[in-house]
Amino acid sequence: MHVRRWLQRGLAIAASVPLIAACEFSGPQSALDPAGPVAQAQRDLFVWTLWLSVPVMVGVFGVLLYSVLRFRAKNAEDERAIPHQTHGNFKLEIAWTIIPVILVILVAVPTVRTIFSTEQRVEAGPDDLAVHATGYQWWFKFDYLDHGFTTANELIIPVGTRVVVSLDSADVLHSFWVPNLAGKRDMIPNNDNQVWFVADAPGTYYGQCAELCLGAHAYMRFRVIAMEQPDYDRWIASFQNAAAQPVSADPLVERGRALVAQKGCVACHAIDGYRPGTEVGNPDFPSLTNFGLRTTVGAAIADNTPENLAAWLRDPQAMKPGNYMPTLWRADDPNREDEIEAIVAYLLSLGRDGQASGQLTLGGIHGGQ
Ligand code: HEC
Ligand SMILES: [Cu+2]
Repeated sequence: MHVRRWLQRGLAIAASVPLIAACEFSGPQSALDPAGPVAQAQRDLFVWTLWLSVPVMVGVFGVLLYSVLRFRAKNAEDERAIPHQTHGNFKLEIAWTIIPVILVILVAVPTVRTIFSTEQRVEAGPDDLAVHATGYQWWFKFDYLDHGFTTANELIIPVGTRVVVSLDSADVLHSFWVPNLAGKRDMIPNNDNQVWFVADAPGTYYGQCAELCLGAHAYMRFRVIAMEQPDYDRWIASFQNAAAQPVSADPLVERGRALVAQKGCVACHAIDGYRPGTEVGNPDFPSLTNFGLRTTVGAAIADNTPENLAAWLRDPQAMKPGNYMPTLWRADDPNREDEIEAIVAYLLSLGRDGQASGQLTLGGIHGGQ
């Protein structure tokens, strides 16, 4: 063997080391970094299967390497010769039947046990949080079944409580996936799939639609935000009180409120307490109730800052190509920036002018920087 060829191979292997070392096992969307018992059980199963495959790999590659080196053709005569032929080696046949059967059993038993412990259907009891999640192209609707209100794209849950989510879709197939909390589960029209999980610590967990659903699929994200019980209770109360939204002392906010009707936003978006006694919105569009408490805009594709919210309203398609929100201002409309400024002030005031709801403490992003 030429020295140069060995050198080349050595270099190729050395070059791949930094690539392998760059693999991150933690991170905001890593199934290897569980934050609750369901994700933990799923990770444990994966790690067990991985370790089980190590002796198989070592054995197979060992035999391969041994054969390649031991039975190498050493001269021209070797190359022409036909190797010794064997057929029907009883011991070998038994060995390579039994070993895979044992391996399959070692994988199958824990797999079936994990499936039954993490995926069996449960009835949401009084101690659980029951939520109905509906996938839309390209956002998520969350109905809080026990509390009778609806929100979008951010699922707020109490730490340590089992969250039982019934899954549905309004159009095509979607998939509900929060890698740190539980495995993927399909959202299928007219099929009552279910997923349940528990978050062990307060924090923000990234979710993502995991079923290619056309158009803006890659931008169909959401967040699960786990709060300590007192914060969660305040959040719930602020939604229950949203219908009694006070008139703001800030004229900019009140101008925004008027514009939301004039520009036709309320034809699509529900806003609880928009005007006492007025029914607004359509359940098939994201609810903007208490939008000031949201951390994101556009199905979790951007932080909910005044700049991002204004950019969204100015040109939703620039921020999230293909989504179904129309552009409501012509680029040469002289009132565009003024009106957007007022609407942003109004939307960000929602939920914040209520009593305690201004000071919710959010945990950091799980696995984040
Ligand atoms: C024809 C229906 C329609 C109209 C009218 C409309 N929107 Fe939307 N809006 C949508 C849809 C659909 C989405 C979801 C887009 C996505 O994320 O895929 C959306 C998303 C939003 C979001 C982000 C919601 C979230 O949960 O992140 C905000 C904020 C918003 N719209 C505000 C407005 C305002 C303000 C107006 C009026 C100036 C308006 N919309 C008019 C359909 C509409
Ligand atoms: Cu989807």
